[in-house]
Amino acid sequence: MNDGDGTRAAQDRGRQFGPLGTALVIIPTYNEAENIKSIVGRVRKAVPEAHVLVADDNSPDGTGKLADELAAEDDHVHVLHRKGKEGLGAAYLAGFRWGLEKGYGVLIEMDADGSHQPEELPRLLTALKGADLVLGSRWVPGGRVVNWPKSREFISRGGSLYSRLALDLPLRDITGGYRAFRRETLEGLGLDDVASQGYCFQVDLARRAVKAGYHVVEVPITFVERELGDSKMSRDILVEALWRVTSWGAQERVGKLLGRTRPSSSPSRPSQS
Ligand SMILES: Nc1nc2c(ncn2[C@@H]2O[C@H](COP(=O)(O)OP(=O)(O)O)[C@@H](O)[C@H]2O)c(=O)[nH]1
Ligand SMILES: [Mg+2]
Repeated sequence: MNDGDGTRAAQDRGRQFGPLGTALVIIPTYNEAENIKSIVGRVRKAVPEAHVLVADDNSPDGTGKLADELAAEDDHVHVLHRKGKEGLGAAYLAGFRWGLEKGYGVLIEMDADGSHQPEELPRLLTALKGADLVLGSRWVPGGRVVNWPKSREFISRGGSLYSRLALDLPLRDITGGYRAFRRETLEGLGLDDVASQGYCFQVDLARRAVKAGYHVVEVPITFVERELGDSKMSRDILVEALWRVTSWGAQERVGKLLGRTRPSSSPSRPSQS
């Protein structure tokens, strides 16, 4: 990418990463009644020491009530009830705040529909031992998608490629939502003005992490298209992502022309030993 990269790699080689602490798997839900029990059960089995937070936007299909039932019988399961549908990013931001306040050391993003397989969580956590942020990636060697229509694959690959080029990011899967953050990384990103809709949210977090100099690692995953329930992604969410990425890219180019090395909205990584 740019010269900053080599410097960062050199710094990372000498960097010590601290212990991880307890993980919180945040699962945002909107009408996932058919999936919630299965996904929570799979997470609990795959990483028994981790906790789960279901962030439900008052799903009309009763997902929140089912999550309450799970929480009542398992002290590792928690539910954050939100007033109404405000988008995936807003639910994650509320979940991150909840988890940071409670003192969790690792905060994980995972969809409720089974696309992100809980059985792959231990690999993400192992990678996080030597990173600030781990992205589950469909588009690195070893990563793949199962049962996805070619049209969705085309949009997803295209979205990542476009973001990679427009924002000058050394990443392959920039829109994915299976991720593990160290708490210090989230604290350093400045979450107050993150774009909160769908793919924008994921791209914005990845871009902030790279620009702030965090060590971001991609781990191959097998993404399995949902079998039950419906996708909430819409044309509006796609169009907004395209528009925002284009505008962020333009701002960065103007910033570079004016001699700024980092976009003013990006925080810098606090010094760590
Ligand atoms: N809380 C909350 N969760 C949402 C919202 N929109 C989507 N989700 C959840 O985010 C995850 C990914 O959404 P999904 O529709 O599967 O997106 P896709 O995989 O890109 O088709 C699922 O767990 C959804 O239930 C929302 O507005 N609020
Ligand atoms: Mg899905």
